[in-house]
Amino acid sequence: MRLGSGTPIPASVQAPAYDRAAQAAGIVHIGIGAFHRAHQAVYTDDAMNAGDRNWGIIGVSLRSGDVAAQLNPQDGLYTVSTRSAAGTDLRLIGAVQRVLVAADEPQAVIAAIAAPTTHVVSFTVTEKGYLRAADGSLDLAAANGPSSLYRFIGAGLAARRAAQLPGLTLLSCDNLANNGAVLKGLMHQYLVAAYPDLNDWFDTECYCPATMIDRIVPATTDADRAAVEAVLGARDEGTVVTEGFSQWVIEDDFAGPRPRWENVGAQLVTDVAPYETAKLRMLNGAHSALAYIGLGHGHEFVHQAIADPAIRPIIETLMRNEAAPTIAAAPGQDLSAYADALLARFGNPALHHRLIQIAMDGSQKIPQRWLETLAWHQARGQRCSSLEAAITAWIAFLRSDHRVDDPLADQLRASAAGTDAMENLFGGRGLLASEWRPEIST
Ligand code: CS2
Repeated sequence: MRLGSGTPIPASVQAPAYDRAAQAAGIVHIGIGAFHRAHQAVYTDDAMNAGDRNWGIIGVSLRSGDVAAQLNPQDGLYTVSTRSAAGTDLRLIGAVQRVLVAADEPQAVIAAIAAPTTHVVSFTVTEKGYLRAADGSLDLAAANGPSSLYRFIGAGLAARRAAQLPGLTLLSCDNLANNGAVLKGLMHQYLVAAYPDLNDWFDTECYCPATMIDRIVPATTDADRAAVEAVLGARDEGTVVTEGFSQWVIEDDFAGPRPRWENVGAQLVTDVAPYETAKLRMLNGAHSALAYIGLGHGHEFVHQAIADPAIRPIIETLMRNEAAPTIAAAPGQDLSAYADALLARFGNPALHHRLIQIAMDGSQKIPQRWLETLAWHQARGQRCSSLEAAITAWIAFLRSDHRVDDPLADQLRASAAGTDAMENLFGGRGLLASEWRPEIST
């Protein structure tokens, strides 16, 4: 039996306490992968359980029909397994109403963005989904192409304005530095080219708050689905697995109504930057280092790599001595305690988080995770032994037999091949040119 609205849910599984069928969709979410389902959708489900109304989510996949095939036959329902050494907690989430595949039904996506009930359009499209050229500006050819979020937002906003509806909050939930401002700037560039008349309206009517999003969500496996079926008594093709920890820091700068996410654990703040910088440089920076160094040592999972005595000190140094000093902490933000918590989270043995999943898209991740920290220290005449070890491990990964899953895979492999790898990758005209100048060779 497949999970659906009529499925009897065991008493041990928490289920939505609100009338799902009575909720309007207030949110359109672009890029409905496992992360969104284990993070924002859970906060939104919590908010509706606590009494908020009409924050149903319409999920959008830009290209792939996989998530639509998982969730639509289940009336949008799916379970979240929270796993720790102490056991697993299973919960049913009702916030997602349906999933649209933009490539197949573009008009339905535009209509959802333009609907009067929609107030927030949020995004988890990964770093590469923002379609930035090497200099950070919008790659206009890609933005006019098939997997562009901009086309749908542009058309949806134009329809809202034509209908004299208010603007929207565009909420980037990806691991980019300054994600809100970056999205706003890129959207601007798109509108200048595609809808020049819309720019002033966009500026006054639409807001792009910054966010820091954090929850570790490994890709779901067949074994995970089988384990859920055993408890639920129904087949859930859309199930996701995650850790107990979850954090969401959001700049409180919305265009209109929003769920009261702050009542269910989110932090609404005036400045996200200290949290975002700490997360990118400490958590994600350590993650990427664990991925390349760990794979080089033959490990498969994060919890194995962090337990390796040859690796753990490198990661501790990276977080505590290299990343943390570069961060101007917010009042009450304790970076040493943050590092402790991250080490415990990485060590979670119940979460089988594959290093190869984190190794993906290195070219898109490394600048904000490693290079800003390296440049900060270089400007003070200091070296970073752990980040340099991480860079060396990345180059070894690019030269190895591992499949390189990265939009720049071919150029990366070619750049890493010769003796000039450092210069080709990180030099002034390198693929990942930044303010950091490599002082090491490979
Ligand atoms: C990871 C992140 O895959 C990766 O690159 O570093 O997905 C990480 O698990 C999340 O950002 C945690 O919030």
